[in-house]
Order: sequence, then C-alpha cells, then structure tokens
Amino acid sequence: MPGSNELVALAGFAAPEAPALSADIERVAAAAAFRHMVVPGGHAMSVAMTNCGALGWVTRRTGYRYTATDPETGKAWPAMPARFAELAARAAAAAGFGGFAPDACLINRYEPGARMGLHQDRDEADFRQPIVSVSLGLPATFLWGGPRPRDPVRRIRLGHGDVVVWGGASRLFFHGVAPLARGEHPLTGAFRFNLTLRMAG
Ligand code: MD3
Ligand code: FE
Repeated sequence: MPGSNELVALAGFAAPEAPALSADIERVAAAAAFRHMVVPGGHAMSVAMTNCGALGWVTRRTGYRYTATDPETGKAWPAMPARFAELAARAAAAAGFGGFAPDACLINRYEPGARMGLHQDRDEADFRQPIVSVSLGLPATFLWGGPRPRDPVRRIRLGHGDVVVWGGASRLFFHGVAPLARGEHPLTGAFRFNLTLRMAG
C-alpha cells in the first residue's frame, strides 16, 4: 500500500507511553549527552540534541551529516530503544507506510526561547521513506511551509503525545519551530522533547 501523500497527524497517539518514552530519553542522554551543536554559519543551535540508533544526525562547522559514532565521545550512538522503533512503525503503518524501520532517532530538547529556523530534512538516503515525529512535554508552534523557502507558513500546535507522519510531498517541505513559550509540564518540567525517527541509511 503506498503511503499517504501528505502529513498524517495522530493527536495523543504516544500519550499512554509518554512516561516510558521519557525514561528512555534519560537513558540515551546518560550515554550521549544533550549538546548545542554548531551550524556551518558558526553559531550554536538553541535546541539541544542527541541521537540513538545505528546513525545519528550531527552538524558541525564543516556541514551536516549522519555518523555512526558520537563525535563528542567517539563511541557508537546508544541503541535505539525498542519502544521508539515500535511506536514509529505503528504510527507509520497508520499513515499507510508499511515496513517503516528507523535506523536513526534525533532527539531535540527545547528550553524556553529555543527555536528551529525553516529548513528541509534532506540528509537521508531515500525521501520516499517518511519521518515520524513524537512531541513530549511543553507544547510548541510548528511552522509548516511548502516546497519553496518563501512559501507561506501555516502554524500548527504540537502538544504532548502528538505523533505526526511526514511522507509523500510533505517530506521535503520547509518547516521549523517558533520560540518555545515558558511553562511547566508534569512529565518534562520546563522542556519540550521531540523525537524524529528516520530511515537515514
Ligand atoms: C516535515 N524537528 O529535527 S518535528 C528536525 O519539533 C525538526 O523538533 C522539529 O524539524 C521539532 O529536523 C519538527 C516535525 C518534522 C520533522 C521532520 C520533518 C516535520 C518534518 C521532515 C520533513 C518534513
Ligand atoms: Fe526538520
């Protein structure tokens, strides 16, 4: 069955297992700490990041890429928690993408004021595979553009437990996140976490 040609939003899909996902994030971060990576322009991102899975996304002054090891430690990225891969496969299947088997999970941590500028995700090997995102904790305003950088942007609220499958045409649309408003969430405190599960290799 071919996948959906647009994004598929699954509100609250991950809410029942959010505490377990949060514990998995803590285990990953104990082995590969959250860090503010530097982009080629030379400034550090306001979003703190880490990775799990066979591959992890990194940016340095020299550019963006997927690596098998954490450049901070030289060790392999922590294994992908089974719960992450199973949740993503279930969500992808619900959106019409069978056989989604992520080999990379970028974990983003937003503190109040942290934002992500409009960008495309194009460092993965096969754009026919969707990306599955899982939001935890404080809500964010997601900025949803189009195939061109100057296309008008829609604002979409992403809250705790929301899962979105970005496939088909939407896979290469420009997108970003508005500065996070401060708040307090019972599970994540002053933070928002976002998992993006990818078939990168
Ligand atoms: C649409 N993360 O990590 S998740 C990213 O909330 C990223 O942390 C945002 O953009 C965040 O690259 C947005 C939603 C998302 C993720 C990947 C996409 C939307 C996407 C890839 C293609 C199109
Ligand atoms: Fe992105």
